[in-house]
Amino acid sequence: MVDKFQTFGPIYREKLGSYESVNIIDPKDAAILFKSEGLYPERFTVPPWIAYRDFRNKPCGVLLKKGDSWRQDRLALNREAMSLKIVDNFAPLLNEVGEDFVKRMQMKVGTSPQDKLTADLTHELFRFALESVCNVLYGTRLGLLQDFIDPEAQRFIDAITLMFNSTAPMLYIPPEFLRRINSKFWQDHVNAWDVIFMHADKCIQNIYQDLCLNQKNAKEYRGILCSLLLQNKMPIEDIKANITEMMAGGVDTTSMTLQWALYELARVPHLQEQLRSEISAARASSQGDVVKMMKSIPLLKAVIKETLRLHPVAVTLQRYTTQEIALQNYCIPANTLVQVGLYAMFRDSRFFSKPLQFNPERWLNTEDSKYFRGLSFGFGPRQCLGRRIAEMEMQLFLIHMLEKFKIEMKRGVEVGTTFGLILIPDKPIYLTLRPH
Ligand code: HEM
Ligand code: 2DC
Repeated sequence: MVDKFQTFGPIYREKLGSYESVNIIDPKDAAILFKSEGLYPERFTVPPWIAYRDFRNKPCGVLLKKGDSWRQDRLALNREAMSLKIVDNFAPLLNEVGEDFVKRMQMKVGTSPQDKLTADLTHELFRFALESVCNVLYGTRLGLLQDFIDPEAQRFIDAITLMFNSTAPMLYIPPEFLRRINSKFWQDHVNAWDVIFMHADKCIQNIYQDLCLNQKNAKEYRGILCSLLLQNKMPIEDIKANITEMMAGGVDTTSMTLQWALYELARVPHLQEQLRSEISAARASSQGDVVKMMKSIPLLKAVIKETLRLHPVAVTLQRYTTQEIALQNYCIPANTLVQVGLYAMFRDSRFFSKPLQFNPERWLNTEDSKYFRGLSFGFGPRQCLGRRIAEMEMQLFLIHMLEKFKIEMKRGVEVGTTFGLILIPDKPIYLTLRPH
């Protein structure tokens, strides 16, 4: 897309397989698109994901629903996962997982002869991310940061990776066709979703039984699933579908972003020092109250925003227009698929000064325009449902890591980006953690 915007300018039309879209890059055009989206925005529905649900007769959650059915689910889920009142409950749950991750890293450093640890943290971060999202969903720990790892949980993590990897090659070939010729991609894809649904179902069943047995109407917060069950407003099948999506959506997204964040931080030691002083001041003034603490760490929040600028999870945002709109003086008819080229926009010098520089300050100063530029979680009523969970999880993770370690990396190693449905590093990232 970067090349095509170079060649064709800020708007072009393309046909890939049987899908046609109009692609845009300018934040002003993104603004026009999103301001016209209405109450039921629809994005590109990833065909193999729908095909699997049709094939196995599985229910859809918000990720793949449309119209009023989407809106009803989404409003109920927003109250449990996005509302300011509720999300404070996540803080202690995510904080303990962040602390445990750091303890695990300290233990690993302790057993190494050089008092430092150099490793590719991918798999540790996957387990951290699943442990985090499950603590918020179920209010219980899986124990993925201990030495013995439940093989079922590990299978679930591997299945998500396989699900993403087998989706990418099927994006523009009708899954119907791949199913008929029984292609390896389709087989892998079905197996992956089977494991995801089966394991999520098990987790949900456990909580459900617990809830029926211990009717102690405790006042304490017990996670998103319990809240949904106790409210008794959403049909159980819809609850299951949505919890499954959140469990699967909460692993590779935050873990890869955190890996990129550590990579970027390793390259700027002085920024780490700045962050440590911000964090220690915030800790001192909040006296152990993490919710309060997270209100006084603007630089750390900017680090996460900046990480997602250079390393977005989603290569594009997409919407179907519901009415005619004008973009770059072209008339775009209703019912057109429009894609906002996030990766290309985020690296374009017209919209971000010195775009390849990792500079969190750009989000804090008053010179740089922020107009429709903070789009990493999408926009509007259809934006990422896991946004608040992801943000808090990543903030607490980085707080604990920076407090305990210096993050280092071999000089001169440049890691590029590759497409595995979500955007991921094109080679392993070896980080060094040094206690200080
Ligand atoms: C949707 C990004 C983490 C669950 C999305 C979208 C983006 C995104 C760009 C599409 C939004 C749009 O079309 O406007 C991210 C990033 C993450 C992250 C950057 C972390 C760094 C999570 C987590 C969960 C999650 C932790 C689960 C708890 C979902 C779901 C949707 C979604 C269910 C579909 C929402 C709907 O259609 O109503 N995400 N995500 N995501 N995300 Fe995330
Ligand atoms: C992939 O051309 C490239 O957050 C396609 O947590 C367009 C497209 C459509 C929807 C995007 C997808 C891309 C990337 C992955 C996203 C997805 C919407 C939600 C999903 C961005 C850009 C993701 C990773 C969700 C996944 C939840 C799922 C595992 C249950």
